[in-house]
Amino acid sequence: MDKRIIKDLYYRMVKIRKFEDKIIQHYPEQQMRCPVHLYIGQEAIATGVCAHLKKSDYLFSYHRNHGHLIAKGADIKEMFAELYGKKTGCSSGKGGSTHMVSLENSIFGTSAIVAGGIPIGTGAALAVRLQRQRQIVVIFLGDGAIEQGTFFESMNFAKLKKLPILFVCENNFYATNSSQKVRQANPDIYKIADFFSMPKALLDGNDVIQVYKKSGDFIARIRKGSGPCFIEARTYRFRTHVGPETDIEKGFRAREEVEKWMKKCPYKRFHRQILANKLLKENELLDIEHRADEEVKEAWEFAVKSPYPEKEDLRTDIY
Ligand SMILES: Cc1ncc(C[n+]2csc(CCOP(=O)(O)OP(=O)(O)O)c2C)c(N)n1
Repeated sequence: MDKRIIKDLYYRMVKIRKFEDKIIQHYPEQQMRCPVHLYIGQEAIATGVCAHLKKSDYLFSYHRNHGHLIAKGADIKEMFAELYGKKTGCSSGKGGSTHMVSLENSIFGTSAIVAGGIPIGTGAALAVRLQRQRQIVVIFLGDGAIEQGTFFESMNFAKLKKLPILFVCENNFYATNSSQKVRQANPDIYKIADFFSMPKALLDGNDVIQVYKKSGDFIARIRKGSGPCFIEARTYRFRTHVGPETDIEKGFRAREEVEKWMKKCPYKRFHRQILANKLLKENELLDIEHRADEEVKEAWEFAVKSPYPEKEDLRTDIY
């Protein structure tokens, strides 16, 4: 694989991880007053998929959205400021973590309503088709989101109208604290795509190269007009459903299970893979890590120093 691509993937992944590590570090100070759903452990998925996207391609996400925005190139200063409820935030400090916008990256705003982004993304794809535009749409969703009727309606409509959508289900095996085992009769989410005769793939969501390659194939097909495709990428979140803690301390998941998955950490795994296959040198990786560190530090400082919205701002941004 091209060295530039490896560097780019590593950079996106490290930036997501460091951004959220910074949240973990400062969240207990009680200055970020919005809930945070951390993406740590799932970075390979957003990274692998978004590396194929143009700024003009539309992206729809959900409450665990930081990784998707960062991987697509959103401004992390504005994202951090949003977490702090500041006027300079990407949603003017009024949306918080779950409602982030990046218009220049064609992200119109993420939704905390489980499955909420799916029909909106499908509508955006219909608009693209009706206006004879060329963008594609990527819709990220959790394994909990497939339990909503709108998921099936959107899959059906997307296939019926041959819409340019890549559905990416990030199966982290939990919805809040409920395991997939107690919620879904058939654990193979990707097989749902068969009912709609949609091309599908089951991926190791902790393997960034696998995600990059397969999503690249699907995105190329979608760009040529072949209609929607579906990915189930299996992964695991390291932190608790909402907040910076882990489920071990909260008692929601077994220590052995969490530790088993932490050994498959997508970031450490990619680091090992790069060095073992001599794809990049250790100092090249360090340079990327330092760059991400600096950017995250600057973003955090910007957020802390930024002003809060004024009283007069109360009635703006109302829809
Ligand atoms: C319509 C709706 N129902 C319930 C909730 C409460 N809720 C928030 S996140 C969540 C679980 C979502 O799980 P999943 O889609 O698998 O995403 P994950 O949190 O695992 O990344 C629930 C039930 C909600 N926000 N919206």
